[in-house]
Amino acid sequence: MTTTLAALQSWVDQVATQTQPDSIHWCDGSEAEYQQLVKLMLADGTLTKLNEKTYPNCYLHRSDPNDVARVEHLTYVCTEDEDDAGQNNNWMNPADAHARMVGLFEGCMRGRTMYVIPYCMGPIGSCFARCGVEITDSPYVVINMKLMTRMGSQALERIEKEGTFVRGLHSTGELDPERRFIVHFPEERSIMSYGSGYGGNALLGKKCHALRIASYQAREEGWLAEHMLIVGLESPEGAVHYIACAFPSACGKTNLAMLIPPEELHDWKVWTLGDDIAWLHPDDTGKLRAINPESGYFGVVPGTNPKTNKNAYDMITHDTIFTNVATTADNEPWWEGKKEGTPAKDWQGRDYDAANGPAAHPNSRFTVAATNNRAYSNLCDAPEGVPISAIVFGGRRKNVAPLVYEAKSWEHGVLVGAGTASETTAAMVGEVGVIRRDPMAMKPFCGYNFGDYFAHWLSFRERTTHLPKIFHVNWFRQHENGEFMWPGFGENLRVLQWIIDRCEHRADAQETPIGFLPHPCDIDTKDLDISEETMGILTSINTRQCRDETISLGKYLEGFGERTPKALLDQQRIVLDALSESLAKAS
Ligand code: GTP
Ligand code: SPV
Ligand code: MN
Repeated sequence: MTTTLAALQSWVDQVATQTQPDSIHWCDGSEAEYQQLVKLMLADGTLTKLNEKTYPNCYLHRSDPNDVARVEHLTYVCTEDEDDAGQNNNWMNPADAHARMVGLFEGCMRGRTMYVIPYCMGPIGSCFARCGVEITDSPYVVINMKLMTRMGSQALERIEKEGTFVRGLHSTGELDPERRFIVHFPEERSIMSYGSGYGGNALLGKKCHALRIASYQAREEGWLAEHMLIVGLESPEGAVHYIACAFPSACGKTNLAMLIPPEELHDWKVWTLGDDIAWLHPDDTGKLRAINPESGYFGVVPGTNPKTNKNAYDMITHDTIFTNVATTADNEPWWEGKKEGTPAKDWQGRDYDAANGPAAHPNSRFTVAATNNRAYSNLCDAPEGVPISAIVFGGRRKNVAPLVYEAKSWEHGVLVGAGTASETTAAMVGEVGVIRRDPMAMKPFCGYNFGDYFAHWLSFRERTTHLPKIFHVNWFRQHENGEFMWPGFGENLRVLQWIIDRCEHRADAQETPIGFLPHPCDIDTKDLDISEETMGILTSINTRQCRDETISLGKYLEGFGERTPKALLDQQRIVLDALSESLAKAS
């Protein structure tokens, strides 16, 4: 297979000349191709087969121990003007970046096969979808892209019709962290990634294209590319609300998107549209509509069990690729929090020894097609997407952030999103548990200056007439002893119910300087083992802590200089003044 599109053919030829592969394989996306690549990887040890009886068609891939998470410190946005990338990104001059990458890619595919993967982010027939081509020397990347995107012949057809595509060039190289770079050229709509075979570093359709390049393009074209899940919530009366939630990496998107209602709310239905990325477009009727550009999940494994997320637990018992989990003596996958079985080999393939740390890597992942999920929404393929009733921001905060609150306006909601902060997780290389600012959960993924990004968010006031309400949630508030105050997982529907009731103007709230909070009694806690005192903490604010947080947010926002929209600083000032006034009254 080759292509009728000259621009694509000449790029592939040029990359082949540069990287010198032994052969070139154009991916058609067929099941036969998937099975052929699996066979190849079983033969060379890239994959091992898991227990066929209990985990049919499931495989384990063990990454190089140096290559188990995204590398934000080696990820660059290369714009002509450094200020366009902003201080939220690492920047390299495009010419320097090209020169550096040419050096790395030179002859790097010798002895390897070069795979050409045409893919479409979003339903093939959707005008909101965008296509790309990833060239890679990793068959593991190919099979992951097969599960995660609409990949192969159909995508190529669309690309040939449109004539445009995002160019993604990837090589695992030597997996040497000293020779690893993930660079983006948003102005050229291209990506180059060298030296990692892991998730967001290597599956270029995901974070590199669908967030960094797409966010840049979205700003030019008047839409948003966000790190958000999309979920449909059907009330007992049959009304369906779609909400989009932005939480930082490993902070609960997949779990919320696949939520199973607790007994108390058993007559609710929940439909998963997406678990990681949403593209939001204003429609003709003035609403904001969302599509999920992906068609599969690359989800966090640890913590998944029948109690926390039975949908996910069952979903990954067949047709799944596991990356960096442990295995039992029966060759079943095993991870911390599985609540069943014991590990025999750890994620590095060593005999399990607790002294070596967790058996499964904390950022071990499953890759599955979205259709494996029993809560799969049949609107996943709808070209027009779904209308969004509420946008929810959230983070992992031991303290300060209450369980839930509602922003007072769109502008205030943009401040709430910009003010999101969270404890770092194993999804990226670096220290875990450190609070950092992660506006809209996009710190690692916004392909341009955050100052411009905030202004773009604010501009939706003019672009749409039916703006969604904006909320903030925190499932991770802790008692002194480190226990979570809120049970989380399925029980989060109790909070989402309040959010929907607020959208329908039928729930009460108390006004505070940071926004509208529920009274403790506004959240249904029937059958929950949670004390009045704890609910009191979860549904109130510590004014002094909130004031300190708002002051620090103001400093952070000013850090983007002239690009920080004045309207956002005005919002910060309003909140700060209200908090100060409230403190003065109290003393
Ligand atoms: P990325 O794929 O990295 O973007 O992450 P994500 O936001 O989809 O996170 P995910 O749902 O995979 O959750 C990450 C971790 O948080 C898992 O270990 C979950 O068990 C845990 N988690 C998810 N939801 C909750 C919750 O409501 N409460 C608590 N306490 N933990 C949760
Ligand atoms: C994240 O880190 O937010 C992920 C996993 O969703 S990765 O694909 O590695 O980016
Ligand atoms: Mn993510």
